[in-house]
Amino acid sequence: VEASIPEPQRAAWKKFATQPFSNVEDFERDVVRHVETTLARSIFNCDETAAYAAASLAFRDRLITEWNRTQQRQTIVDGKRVYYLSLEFLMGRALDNAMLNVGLKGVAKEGLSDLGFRIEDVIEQEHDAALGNGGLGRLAACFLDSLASLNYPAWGYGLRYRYGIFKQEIIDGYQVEVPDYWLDFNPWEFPRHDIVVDIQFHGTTKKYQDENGKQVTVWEGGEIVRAVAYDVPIPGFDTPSTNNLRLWSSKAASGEFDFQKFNSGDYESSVADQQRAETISAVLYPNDNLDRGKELRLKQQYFWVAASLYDIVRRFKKTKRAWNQFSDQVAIQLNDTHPTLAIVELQRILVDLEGLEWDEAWAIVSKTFGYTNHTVLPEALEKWSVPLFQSLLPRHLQIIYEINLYFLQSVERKFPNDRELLARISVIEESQPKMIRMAYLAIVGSHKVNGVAELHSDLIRSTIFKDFVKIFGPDKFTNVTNGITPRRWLHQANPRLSELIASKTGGLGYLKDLTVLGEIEKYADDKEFKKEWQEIKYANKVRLAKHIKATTGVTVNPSALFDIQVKRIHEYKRQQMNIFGVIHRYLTIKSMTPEERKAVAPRVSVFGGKAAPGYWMAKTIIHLINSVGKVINSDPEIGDLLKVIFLEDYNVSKAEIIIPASDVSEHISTAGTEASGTSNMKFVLNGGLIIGTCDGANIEITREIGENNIFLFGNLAEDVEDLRHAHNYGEHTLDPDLARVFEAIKDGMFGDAGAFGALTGAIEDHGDYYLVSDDFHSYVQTQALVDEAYRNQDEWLTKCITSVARMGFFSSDRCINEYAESIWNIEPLDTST
Ligand code: GPV
Repeated sequence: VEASIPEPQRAAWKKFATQPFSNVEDFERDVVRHVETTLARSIFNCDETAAYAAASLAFRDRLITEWNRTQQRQTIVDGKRVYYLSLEFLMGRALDNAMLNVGLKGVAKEGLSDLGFRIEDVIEQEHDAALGNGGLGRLAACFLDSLASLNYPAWGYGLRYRYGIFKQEIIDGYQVEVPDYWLDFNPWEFPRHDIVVDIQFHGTTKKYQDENGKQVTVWEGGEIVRAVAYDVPIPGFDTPSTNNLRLWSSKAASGEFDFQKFNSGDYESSVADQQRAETISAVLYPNDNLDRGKELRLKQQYFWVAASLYDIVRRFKKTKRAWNQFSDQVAIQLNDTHPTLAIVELQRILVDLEGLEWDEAWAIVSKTFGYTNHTVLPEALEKWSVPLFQSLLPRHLQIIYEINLYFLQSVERKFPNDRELLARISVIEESQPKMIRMAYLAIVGSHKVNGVAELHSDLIRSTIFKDFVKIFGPDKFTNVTNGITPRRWLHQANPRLSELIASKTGGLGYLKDLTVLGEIEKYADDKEFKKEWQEIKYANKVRLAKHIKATTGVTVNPSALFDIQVKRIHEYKRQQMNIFGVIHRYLTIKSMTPEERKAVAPRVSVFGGKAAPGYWMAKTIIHLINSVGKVINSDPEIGDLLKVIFLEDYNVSKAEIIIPASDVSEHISTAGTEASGTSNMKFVLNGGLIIGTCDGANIEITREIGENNIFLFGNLAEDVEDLRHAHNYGEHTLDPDLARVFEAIKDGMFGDAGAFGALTGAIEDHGDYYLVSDDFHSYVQTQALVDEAYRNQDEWLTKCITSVARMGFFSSDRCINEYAESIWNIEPLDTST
């Protein structure tokens, strides 16, 4: 029930409506008020944490006023909204971003300084919101920034994990996971204790005839868990639009605990019920590109999807429209298959609760959803066991069977007598136990399916979803190449470069139309411009060198070439190939005369990234990198010629320091395995070059910036299958340089040789699935080309500037506009009213 203030009293409200600050004096007043009242502190007790909290609350007040106006605008226009369902939103810090997006960082800087604080130190106090694993979660965060910046009526829906991705510590060279309890103080969320949805699990289904003789199914009994909404305002850049990210938190449906149980003396079990309920939103699963099929994960998925759909349907019902207009008002995008149950849940709502006929309901459902695929790796494609579904979501299992039945019947009509086709495409895999193939369900229930880079979209059409292209036709399958927000990944992370670009392109407008970057290409040979560019890169490297010194104790020379690979640790991303390359470099330098060493180009190899706690091979890679670093960094013969750094706990706020400091970054996945990659875009946008394979978005980056400006190497996706076949059935001889590296490892040059046996064994004895040996020679040669090119700083700078100038395509604004036009069919809101 919603209550509004009667007309005669509204004048009083308007008179006292919150006036958000926009000058230094008002900002200071807000900060002091928050310190003194909200935080109950004083000038005698105000540290940087308190200053951070108060500054954030002052900005939050501003955001929430605009948030309210944005919601009102959406309601008045009463048009189509888009809902982005994602189990991950890797937001990072909010304060710096909010200050820049509303254009008041200058005001805040001056205000904080008047009050005795340096803005940089205040920003540093914030704990990252790390509700994601890697690329998939960060993409969702970039999308939210673009949706708000472009004034789209859009909502994000996710889970409010109490623990985000774990904090990584490196102890004796090994990864140790520490829980990330981040909600201690979070000024960016608004608990909505009045927005709750009760979610059902388990129970049984019953079919009966209603008074009109119609078959009805009811789902009864089982357990109820309550979803509570927490709203996070998402400010757009240079626009009043402030969108909403709604995160659901779980708690026991009966409030604190079950009073009946309590009164009957069953205190312990009532507390246990409460804890079981809270467990649902307790922790983010720390797996990237891997499906583990855990029951609690399925519970998370249904809990989040059911609460979100209830909210979306409730909003639609308020418009009093007919159901057949649902997909004119609502577009729902599925970020990977994690929210696929939304398809089943909407069908259930329409048929079981709203009484629509099956076909009528299905027509609505299949017009509403779009599905984005983010991987072709078989171990990442979600499958759920039928017995698990039977117990947890019995009614949904029936609906899935029915969806599948109608689907298979339609295919049978179109392609008669092809039993093998039916077995291949069935949503139910006939294994022991039977499994539900979530990607197939997502395809059947969506009107569009997209991949995230051209090669990737081609691959899903020609491999894993080939049969579905034949069945639904090619138009259902499309490509939307990923993008990144230039606000965070250039303006915020690299303020000096942003300023330089702004000074040559007529201000910050380029951040809203990234193709304007093209205008700086005319300075690619400009002496003065190049000098400034070089100085900025050097300063960013000094900043990273300080961070390296502070966190690892190792001194690195900022004049050396900084070669960086930061991303989740995964065999397909091939950090092992990088570290083998480093060992090869070390062995080469060691075998040189002092005279020869004078010609060696100094290099700093930087690694960073988390391994999934159960991914033993990835943890072994981290251990090897640290062991190699320990030997090389303390070898007096080597000095500045080579340093190997593993940066602990790579996350969004560290990325903002690391990415602007690269000369070269590595994106070296086995061709055909990295769907897109997005850090490749971030590095180039910050004036670094790439060494990479012909994979994911590297290919489109090459098309845009030109092949002279990127260091490509290795086998092509089209050859991978044959090479793997040859490994298994023919000769597999180890690359000779790699063999020499393996000998050094086995000799114990980097400590206990046994510790790394699995890494070398995977290549020598177990088929080298990721083609490390096949690509090694090409990799080492291309690294030599990098050294050579870096020697000519003048040409190098031209490459960097030209590349940045040509990166306009990779803004997430372009990407979101493509989704809006070709998948969602939505228009931006007019914000002038
Ligand atoms: I599936 N991605 C991810 O980060 N986690 C996952 O579980 C899955 C995919 C990534 C892909 O690996 C990247 O190539 C891609 O750029 C990113 O999703 C965003 O599309």
